[in-house]
Amino acid sequence: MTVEVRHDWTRAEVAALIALPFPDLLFRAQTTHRAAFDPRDIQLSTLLSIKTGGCPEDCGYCSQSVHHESGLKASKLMALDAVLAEARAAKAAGASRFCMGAAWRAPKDADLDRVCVMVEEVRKLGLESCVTLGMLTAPQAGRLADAGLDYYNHNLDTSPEHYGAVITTRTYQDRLDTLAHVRDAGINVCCGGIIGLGESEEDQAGLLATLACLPKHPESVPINLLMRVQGTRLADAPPIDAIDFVRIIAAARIIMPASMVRLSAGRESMSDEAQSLCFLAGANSIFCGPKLLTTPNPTQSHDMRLLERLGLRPMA
Ligand code: SAM
Ligand code: DTB
Ligand code: SF4
Repeated sequence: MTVEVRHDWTRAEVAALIALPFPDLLFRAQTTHRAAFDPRDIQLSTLLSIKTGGCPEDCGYCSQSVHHESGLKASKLMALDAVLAEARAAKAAGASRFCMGAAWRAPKDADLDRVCVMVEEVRKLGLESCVTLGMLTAPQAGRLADAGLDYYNHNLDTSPEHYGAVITTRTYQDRLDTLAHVRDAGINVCCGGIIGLGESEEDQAGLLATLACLPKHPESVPINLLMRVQGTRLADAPPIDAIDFVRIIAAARIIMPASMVRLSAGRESMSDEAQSLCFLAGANSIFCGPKLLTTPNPTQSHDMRLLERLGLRPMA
């Protein structure tokens, strides 16, 4: 079966998918998933915060914003050797992808030079590279492309309508502009969002429809469940029902059939059974290791046991 890649998904169509009877939704998601991927393959990614905290942006969910008192200690950009030691350890632990995140609004050119060297060296280890550094100009995206960067992560986070309730220091259009620079530079786009920011079901459909209506689907779509961090503005956001979260993963899989759908932040608070449903719904990547950027994640031994129990295997 070949899957049709559509860029004209309406919000109503996406909302209708999310609301399908669960067996129908999962059947469609699995059929779509199997057309482009081996459903046993799960890509293991490792995250490293190469520059932590002290960020001037006011993203309501984030432990690293100076607008929040999360108790996080800010640090400077890590040295190359320390980053490479982490990348080697990630590779030895079975990861095939290494993602470096920096708590910047946008990188300064001197910092970008240093990140470009990190990208070159991480790739020499045989790892797929991804960075998330905030907003980029077109020339900056070009420099990352020249360094061989595989993916740039920049999330839309939520629907255009709910966005202003979450972030005020950069606009939705700023994000779309950065995504266009990344796309034009020839770097794969990693773009998704967060569920649990106090958004409505319509906003959830709106986020997915916006992603699927980008000129080209992001090759990688991280779906994060909000990590509720004490001291942040969204620390008390209402919790999300696990089945509702699975529905969003399934809809993402159906409307972006050839993309990697990454079950990203939030697994720490999910049962093994809920995560298993996410895999059945078409998620085919997780972050491995006990820490995401600043918040906890299940241990690798727990994850490996889960994959084994399900007959799944790390993607080479
Ligand atoms: N500072 C850069 C930026 O925001 O563009 C890059 C790093 S930022 C931490 C990367 C992404 O992590 C954010 O866009 C957001 O989607 C996600 N994220 C941050 N804090 C989160 C949280 N508490 N729960 C879930 N996802 C989160
Ligand atoms: C993404 O969408 N999720 C990852 C990655 N891209 C950089 C980050 C999750 C961060 C979770 C909160 C934290 O650990 O600070
Ligand atoms: Fe800064 Fe990124 Fe956190 Fe927003 S999500 S406050 S831009 S580190």
